[in-house]
Amino acid sequence: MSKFYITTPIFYVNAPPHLGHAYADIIADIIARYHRLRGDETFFLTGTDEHGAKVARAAEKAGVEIPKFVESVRENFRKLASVLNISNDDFIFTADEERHFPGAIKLWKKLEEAGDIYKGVYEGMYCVGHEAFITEKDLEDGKCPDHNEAPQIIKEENYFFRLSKYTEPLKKAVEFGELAILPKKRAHELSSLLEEGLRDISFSRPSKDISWGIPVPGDQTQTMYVWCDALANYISALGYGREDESKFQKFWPADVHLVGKDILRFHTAFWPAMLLSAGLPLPKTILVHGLVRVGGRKMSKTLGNVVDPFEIVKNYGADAFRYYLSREVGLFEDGEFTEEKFAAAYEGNLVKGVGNYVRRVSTMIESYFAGSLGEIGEERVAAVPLRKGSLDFLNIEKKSDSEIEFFSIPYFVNEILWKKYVEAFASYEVNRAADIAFGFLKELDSYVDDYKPFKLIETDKEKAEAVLWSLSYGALALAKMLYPFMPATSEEILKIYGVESFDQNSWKTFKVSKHAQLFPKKE
Ligand code: ME8
Repeated sequence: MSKFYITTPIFYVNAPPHLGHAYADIIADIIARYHRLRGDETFFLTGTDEHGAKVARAAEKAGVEIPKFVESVRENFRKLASVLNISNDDFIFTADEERHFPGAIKLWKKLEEAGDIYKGVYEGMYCVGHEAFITEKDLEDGKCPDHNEAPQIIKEENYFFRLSKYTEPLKKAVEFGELAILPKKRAHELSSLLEEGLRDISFSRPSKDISWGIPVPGDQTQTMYVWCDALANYISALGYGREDESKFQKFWPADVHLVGKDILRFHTAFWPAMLLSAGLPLPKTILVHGLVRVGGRKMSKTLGNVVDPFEIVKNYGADAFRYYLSREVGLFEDGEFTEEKFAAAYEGNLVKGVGNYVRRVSTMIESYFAGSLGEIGEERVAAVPLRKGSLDFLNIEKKSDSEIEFFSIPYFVNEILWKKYVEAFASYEVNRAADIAFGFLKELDSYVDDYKPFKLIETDKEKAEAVLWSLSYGALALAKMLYPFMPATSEEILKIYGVESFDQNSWKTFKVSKHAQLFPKKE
């Protein structure tokens, strides 16, 4: 059994969660659930980023004391995880003095010991929306185009982190594969940054201006700058800096930090440099996802196109939403969400796809075999193989027509399909893994059309039984592959076919039960 540690970004609590936060939660959950399915000891972390000017300003605007304000938004993020059926093992929030502060402080001290923190004067522009210093070239008409707001002009004393020292070490880490950045084009973005050479970065702000944060160890007049505080969450949650660091020893380094492309620089340059400075191992993979747009535009309050995930789940259920975001939205590109596309995918692939298939097969078993299929032996299963088209959707090169092999469904599932599915997850191609499951569903539908068990039952009951047995096995294989994506639906399918586990070896007899439509049709 190997260990697997995956994280989402921690989300700012300046505003309620939106579709984008749901997206990151869902993708990370899919990967975590896949690893649990494989038997890996998995630790999945999410949480909230609660310090800094942006959050303080939002609280002030709402007329609520900061701690109260952040607590209520934090609860909203927890609720989001719960309604989306996210299986996180922990939830860290940066205002947590007991669990988060010690790790952030220990990390700061390590960087200081390495001689990488020094005091200097910062002169420049600060965008509160980004919680980052920006430059002239980031502006349009004097404003930050992402936040439609002029930056603050700042001249102040800060502590700096000697990021420049890590340009070469980072190049090496990427070159020697110690730090993988996926997809490749995002690795190229880091390479360009490294080619330009990294510059030292501000690591604190004066407490008189920003007091909502962690005080710099040994200097109460300065507050840790949000990113140094926030990035530390990935280790503070594991107990780094607290009395019991055993979880940290066990799970660090992270196997995957899932992040949006908006925070690439912080995770591929700042964070690894901080870890190198502290003498800690680097995360294995930074998995960078694209952003989801709505109606062709970036979601924004001003445009009024912010999608509320709670509404969608209320109308369609969590699994449908999880399905759409993980299959129909490309992980590595910017994606698009529209209610129309979502409704069409729901109808086409869930109502008419998964739901119909499961119902159709179980109904036949009920009417022809009183709901029960016994063990039928390999020979009879092999006598009703999949039709020859079954490799097409896997992009496997087919043999010449005369050599085409015909596979029984169990053989196909175990020797071909599952391996392809595992391969897709090994490179974090979540969409491809979902495509494989849905490609298989299509094959199963064609298999019904090929053998027509509803007719066969009149002429050859034995063969009809073997066909329905194979179709049941197929339904369970589908359920297993869908588990990371649609866990509730998947578990429901197991129940419907009367088996208790995802272990193929236990799928020998089936006893189907009546059930409501998995995905009810929408008006
Ligand atoms: O940046 N589409 O927090 P944040 C897809 N606190 N994903 C989206 C998205 C969209 N339109 N919008 C946001 C922060 N996300 C910092 C992170 S980490 C140590 C600190 C997701 O609330 C995406 O994963 O702005 C993005 O990187 C993250 O939310 C940013 O959330």
